[in-house]
Amino acid sequence: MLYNVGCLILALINRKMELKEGVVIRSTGSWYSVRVSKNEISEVRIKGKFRNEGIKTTNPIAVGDRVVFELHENGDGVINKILPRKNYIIRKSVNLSKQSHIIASNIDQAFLIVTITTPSTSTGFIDRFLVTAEAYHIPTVILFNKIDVYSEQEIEKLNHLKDVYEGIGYECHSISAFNKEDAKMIGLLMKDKVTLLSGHSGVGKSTLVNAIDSSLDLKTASVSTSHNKGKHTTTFAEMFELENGGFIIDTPGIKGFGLVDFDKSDLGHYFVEFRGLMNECKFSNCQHINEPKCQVLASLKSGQVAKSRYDNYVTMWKEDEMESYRNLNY
Ligand SMILES: Nc1nc2c(ncn2[C@@H]2O[C@H](COP(=O)(O)OP(=O)(O)O)[C@@H](O)[C@H]2O)c(=O)[nH]1
Ligand SMILES: [Mg+2]
Ligand SMILES: [Zn+2]
Repeated sequence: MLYNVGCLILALINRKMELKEGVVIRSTGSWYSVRVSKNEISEVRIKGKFRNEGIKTTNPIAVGDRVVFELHENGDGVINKILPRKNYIIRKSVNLSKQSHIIASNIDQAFLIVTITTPSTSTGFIDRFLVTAEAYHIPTVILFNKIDVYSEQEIEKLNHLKDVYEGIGYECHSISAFNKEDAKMIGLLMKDKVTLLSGHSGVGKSTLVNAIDSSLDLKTASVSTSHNKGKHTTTFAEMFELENGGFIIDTPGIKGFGLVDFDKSDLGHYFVEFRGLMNECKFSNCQHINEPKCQVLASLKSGQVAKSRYDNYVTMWKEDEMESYRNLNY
């Protein structure tokens, strides 16, 4: 009898509340869209205060987070747990300098879209992104987009950049988002992985995503010709599911990434081609600025290290943390 009553109560509780697990694919700050499965997406909230261990963030939960939530019978969903993050990418909050904002988490790889014109992407921007990705252990592929519009001179510039980045080990592809074969090839690289898509506004992120998967229909913006910087259409990171099992995190309106709490003496480690060289510097704490018998400087002189890479290293090394964030803006 008692046993039966117990079962009945348990059954009632079970009917009122279910525990579910899923991935946050969108967030507006107060509501989170959590993907439980391809056909099940719940709009849920957070209850009370949520703390992140070790980091002060303006957003407790980010796109890419795996969460456990209670789904109540009336349809209300409440997140009560974040599962441990494999990694995350962060930027400083513009106003609250002590706080940071998690852009996305649990990222398998990043694709950085670079264009030579409309808009032009500087090596400073590229290297800052690569340094950030190295620091957060996110492998990066560089996609040089819009090859259908470049002049001979611009193609030359592109090939030079491609040589530099391929030379230090980054996978690079020259593509046009308007070319079906290119889109198909990039789609295959995204299969079964979570890919963070980054690059200046207007480089063709949304166009590429739409070309990869025609069931998606992201808004694209025409590049404003007045200053060639493009217009922002949206401002939140968002995750899209591809037919092939991959997920893309688009980062519209996110102007840059930053290293939070990094020690400037570590910067050289995030320039991949410096890693093998710095063991040969005379001083173990060499910063490769003007020290004698510095192997990085020797390799710069011999042309083995690209001047643009070294110059960007020095620029970043000379900035303090906050400035380094500000300079990510464009
Ligand atoms: N010629 C050319 N234009 C492109 C290419 N990819 C994107 N665009 C154009 O660039 C503009 C900005 O693209 P969009 O996808 O909105 O850029 P996003 O801001 O990075 O998402 C749009 O007018 C696109 O049609 C490309 O490969 N070639
Ligand atoms: Mg876009
Ligand atoms: Zn050195």
